[in-house]
Amino acid sequence: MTNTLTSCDIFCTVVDNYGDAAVCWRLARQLATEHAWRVRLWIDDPAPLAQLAPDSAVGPVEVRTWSDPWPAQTPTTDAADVVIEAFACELPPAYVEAMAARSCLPVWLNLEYLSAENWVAGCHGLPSPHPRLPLLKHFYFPGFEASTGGLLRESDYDARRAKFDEAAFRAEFGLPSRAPEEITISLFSYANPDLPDLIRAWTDSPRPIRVLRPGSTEESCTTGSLSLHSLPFLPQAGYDELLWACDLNFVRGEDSFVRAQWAARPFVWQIYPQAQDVHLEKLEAFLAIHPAGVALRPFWLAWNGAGPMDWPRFSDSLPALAEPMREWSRTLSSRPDLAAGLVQFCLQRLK
Ligand code: TRH
Repeated sequence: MTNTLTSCDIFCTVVDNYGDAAVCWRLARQLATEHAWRVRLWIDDPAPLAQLAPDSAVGPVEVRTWSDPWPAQTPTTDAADVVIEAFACELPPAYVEAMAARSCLPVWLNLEYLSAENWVAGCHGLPSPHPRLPLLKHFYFPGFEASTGGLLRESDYDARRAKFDEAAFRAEFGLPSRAPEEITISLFSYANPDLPDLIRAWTDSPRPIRVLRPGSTEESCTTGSLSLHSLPFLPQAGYDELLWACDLNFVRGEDSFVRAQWAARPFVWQIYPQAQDVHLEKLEAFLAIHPAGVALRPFWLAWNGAGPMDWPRFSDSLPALAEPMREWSRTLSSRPDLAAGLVQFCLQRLK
């Protein structure tokens, strides 16, 4: 089997927000454009995708609505060479039967959530046999260590960044040029009870603070040192530009968290909240491996509801965070990206 002939079906259920669609689309697009795979993305709710990638209907991925019940088997729904179920979504039983009926069995992957916890490297790539059919499913874990599945990063990322024009970006959104000493901040967060305190601290800041809130419909306003601007929800490429245009990025969930690391600017992560504060263990696991983890920890815990917030102290630490952020990004980008690693993993098993 040659690489150019590889077909791939990615199945995505949108649980909430944007992350599920965001990760699946990014992976699908990279497999199609960088690895010449024929990719179909089966998604049960196309609405978030329309916002993340308004051009997703025109290729290079075939986007299909994952309807229930699954359509009867036809040539267009035959199982692909590589089948990826994102975040343990359950495949249609008829599709699984079609996988087992192939003469060359497909490579079946469960793409898992990102975590910096220690156990991830040990579980990455593990097989799980189907209880009844002659199929093996492999767990594919994104991660920060070389022994995990890595992180999604497009091969043209550096080239896009090199062309980025901050002044043009600011002009496009009606933002004035940078004031002396200004701290420009992007803010993408879940509802956060600590936000009013932070807004007060920004309002009283000795330095001008310009906060850009993508996807917000609030009126833009200026109070004290704080200028708050609502921006439209940007397509994924535009969101990268926003991160490059800022000195500090507040991100959340999974995919914006990864993009902030590629942007290599100081960032604050609001982790997706889970029952029994399990998410705080995941937050600590990431802080433990990041070169600036000790300096980031107090403010990050505060932003995740687990400590007192001290903006002035964090703001003073921003210049010292610049180099560790670059170092971290360099380390991660020296490893194979998730799509490239996944292609290798599959081609070894498709032989
Ligand atoms: O939207 P998220 O909170 O997504 C999630 C979901 O909660 C999901 O269920 C959970 O499993 C996962 O996180 C961990 O945050 P995330 O992951 O950062 O996804 C947001 C995407 O939206 C990301 O690709 C960046 C993109 N984005 C834009 O493209 N334009 C924008 O203007 C903004 C604000 C975000």
